[in-house]
Amino acid sequence: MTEQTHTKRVFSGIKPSGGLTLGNYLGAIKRFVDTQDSGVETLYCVVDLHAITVWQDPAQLRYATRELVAAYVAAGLDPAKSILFNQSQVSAHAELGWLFNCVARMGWMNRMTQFKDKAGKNAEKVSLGLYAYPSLMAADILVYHATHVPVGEDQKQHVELTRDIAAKFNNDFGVPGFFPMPEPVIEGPATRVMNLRDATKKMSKSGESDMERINMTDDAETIAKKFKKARTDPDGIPGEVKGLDGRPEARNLVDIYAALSAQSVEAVVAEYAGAGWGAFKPALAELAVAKLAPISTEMARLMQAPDELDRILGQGAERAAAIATPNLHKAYDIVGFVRSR
Ligand code: AQP
Repeated sequence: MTEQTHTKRVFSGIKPSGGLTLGNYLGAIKRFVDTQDSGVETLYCVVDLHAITVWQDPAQLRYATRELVAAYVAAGLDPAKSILFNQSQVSAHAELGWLFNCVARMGWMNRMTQFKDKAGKNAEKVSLGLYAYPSLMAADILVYHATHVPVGEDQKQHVELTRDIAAKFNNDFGVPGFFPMPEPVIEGPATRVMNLRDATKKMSKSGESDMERINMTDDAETIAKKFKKARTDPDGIPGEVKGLDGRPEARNLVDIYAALSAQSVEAVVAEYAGAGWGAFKPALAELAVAKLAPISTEMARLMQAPDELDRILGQGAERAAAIATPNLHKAYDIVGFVRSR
């Protein structure tokens, strides 16, 4: 079989597993919006099948799914331009995911650091789905033959595994280039927004304390309080970027400022050189409120019309399935499944 070429197509997703954080906004949503007008087809998914790899209350899952599509739209994604949908409405994801469970090797999965972090000492008790998560993520990307995947730093290993799965499938079945080798797109100063109380950990929706994260829906007072209480060191903003080396808490706050203000870290350090946290933290809070408040206000408005949000997801799912289903069927034919036509 001759090698296939693939036109550029962007896919990414977020789990509806709770309130969205500033990490999700800067590491994912804001960057999705930035790519929307690049002239390339973009698909942004609410990955509900991934959310249930850990327990989700059904009513809360429905709420978080609608809240996430509301966040996409409120942040600037246009459902007429980007395909916005939830994963469970396009069954090809789960179907290709099963094929990939039979392609991926146990040894590969055992190396996934996110599974180790999430399972912790509890590896015997977590769901099989949590273990197989990266194989389903490979299917999410490859069912669209997507070539570019904007993600935060924490997802890089999963996109690399996706490449391994694509390569093994193409090689095992003698179909060079059938699946593309997708590229993780990890750019900007906030690809890893850290926990405000412990900057060795990333900011997560499901972290234990609400004080460790900024939620996209936090009000101005809460945002100011959380930044004020964020752990820092006694030194303020250094005169040069290298003065942030070995200071993860300081680096995190400066990175957040840079990402929110669309400036380089160098520019932020130059502007605040010598300032103490007492001056920097209120400026950071003000900036975060200026960026997040219009989005959260619009999210609240959109959440008043759940039928409209469901309609966006349904129409997106139809458009997504129109790409995914033929690709799945080709994969089924390659594998040797008999399909009645
Ligand atoms: N702290 C972060 N900094 C930068 N990017 C981040 N992302 C998540 N946290 C940060 C990026 O957001 C996208 C969607 O992530 P997800 O919700 O699907 O999964 P996650 O990475 O497991 O996010 P959370 O917040 O940690 O969720 P929970 O706590 O439910 O597991 C991805 O592109 C991710 O890189």
